[in-house]
Amino acid sequence: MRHRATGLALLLAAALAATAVPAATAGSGRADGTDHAADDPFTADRTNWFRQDRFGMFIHFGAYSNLEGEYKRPDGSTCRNAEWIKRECDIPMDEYEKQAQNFNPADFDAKAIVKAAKDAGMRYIVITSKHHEGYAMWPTKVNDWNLRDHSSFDKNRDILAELKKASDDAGIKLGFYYSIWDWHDKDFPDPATFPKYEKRMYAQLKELVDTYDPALLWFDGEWDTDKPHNPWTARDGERLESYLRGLDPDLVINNRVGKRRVVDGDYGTPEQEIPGAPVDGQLWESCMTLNDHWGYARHDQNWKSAQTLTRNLLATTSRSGNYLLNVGPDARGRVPQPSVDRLRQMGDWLRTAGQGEAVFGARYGGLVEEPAWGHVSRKGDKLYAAVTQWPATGGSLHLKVRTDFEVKSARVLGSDQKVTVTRSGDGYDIKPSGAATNDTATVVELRVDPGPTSRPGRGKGLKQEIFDNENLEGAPRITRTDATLNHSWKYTGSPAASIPADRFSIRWTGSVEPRRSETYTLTTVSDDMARVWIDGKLVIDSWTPHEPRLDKAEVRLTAGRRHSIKVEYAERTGEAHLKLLWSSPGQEQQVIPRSQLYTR
Ligand code: H79
Repeated sequence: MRHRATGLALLLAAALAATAVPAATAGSGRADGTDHAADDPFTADRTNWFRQDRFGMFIHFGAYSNLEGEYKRPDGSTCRNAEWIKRECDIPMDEYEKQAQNFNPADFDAKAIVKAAKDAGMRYIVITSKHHEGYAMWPTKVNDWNLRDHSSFDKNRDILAELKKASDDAGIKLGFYYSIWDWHDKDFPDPATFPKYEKRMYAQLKELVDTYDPALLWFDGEWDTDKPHNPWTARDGERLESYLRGLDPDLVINNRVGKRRVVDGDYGTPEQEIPGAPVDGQLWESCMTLNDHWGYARHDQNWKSAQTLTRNLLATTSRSGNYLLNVGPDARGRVPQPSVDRLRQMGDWLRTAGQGEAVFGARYGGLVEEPAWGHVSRKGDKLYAAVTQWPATGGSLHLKVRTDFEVKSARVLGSDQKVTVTRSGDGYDIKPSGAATNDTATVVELRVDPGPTSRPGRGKGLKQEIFDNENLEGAPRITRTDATLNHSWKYTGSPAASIPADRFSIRWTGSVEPRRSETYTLTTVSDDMARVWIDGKLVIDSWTPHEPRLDKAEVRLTAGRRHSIKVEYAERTGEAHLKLLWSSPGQEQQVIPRSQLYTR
């Protein structure tokens, strides 16, 4: 049995003592060669599951769920919202706390939820461990504003532990949403007391990582806002991300851990929208509601159709993104039946005739332009054209190519109709002989020969000269070989112990050897300044000091040929970042790998 007052105080003290919070760094901070870029998320083993799995379930569940989207004001009128109901309906804190005392999600059935995810074809789950209301959905020792200590729920139950067990049993990955913005903690809004809140936040996150071993952390509430004021800064993000990676280096973390920029976390988080193309410089995952609310809202029956949702998943995959689709359990913890039905229908489509091949392990089509009639994804030597507008009898589908490649054969999944492919104009005409197989998307599988890709090179990186001034002046302090241009020194780090965190510059020289003869897009992510020359020609010139930004250039590169490359970089003050990525129709975006970079 737990003794509320003294017991909690002791546990809290213990939890805080056990949590080593890195000291906030003053001024330019330490400069000990810290590089926060441990790997390239586009290719790392760490992120492999995330890049293959593509489809996940978001669960919004909290003390707001108990109100089911409706608040009766003292004057008798009704205010509607969902997870933002406390703030949007101006519910006084004591009243909000009072209603939470009645929260009893006795019907929360982790196995049923995991089954609904599995039936949908989903491969991971992300549940709100704490939303903006600050209410923890696990028995945290940090405070008593949580599902065990402030509810009418069974004190012996722990829904996150239940979900973890059920997910593990089903081979589904589990991640946690955690809101930085906190409406309940009194220390949150005031920058003077904010560090006290931050300590508790670190302690809660350590509890989550240590207790439930999540695969992923999904932050939110990192933006500048009021009511309550949000003091969160990019520096806070740097510290938090590095703390978490210290707890578990395998964690996949979204970009809202910082300030939602291309340099924050592992992946971008478009919300309620699907970008029209792969996102530059970052993995990404689009999160979306099944109706118009994240948390349960009894009044909201505006459900998207399974057809729309499945097409959204196809669109997302065809641009190398993930789709995180939300359910909001009700006050009793039950997932609404209309949600379960739609998820089941999506799964039915994915399980039919191998159509799931167009999604799982698949990515940006690349070799072809995205057509108006559907979405094209690629998996190895297969292109999957998911056709949403099937041609009339005798008609054909045109694919505009972005590079030279051969189509070896074509078939319609789930149909034995003949498909004729002919070269035509700027690409190929695909002419099916029969009807669409279903109303959602009919998949034409094209076996392709993408053309020659030479074997990996034997490069060891570029020559790197580091200067302890911002103008590449004088003799370099350090000359060495740098394996990849994948650096994230942020505020506190620097390229080496002898180099300060501010006011340094770097020149890389050598050559780059592509494995395919194609037009490549070179991308730099830089802060403060960067420029790139290929074969002596300046192709990226981003030499005015800036915040983290992305620049691109198109260059024609020839397989097996070493093209000379020079990159210059300068850091004045503040954050420091420099990444160099490439992509081509046949090569997905990635940091240029070491094997393709040579010192000469
Ligand atoms: O957790 C979900 C949302 O609660 C959260 N992020 C997802 C994953 C979210 N935070 N902000 N937003 C979504 C967008 C903000 C919308 C706003 Fe409003 C418009 C804030 C105030 C006006 C929508 C309408 C939310 C409250 C009223």
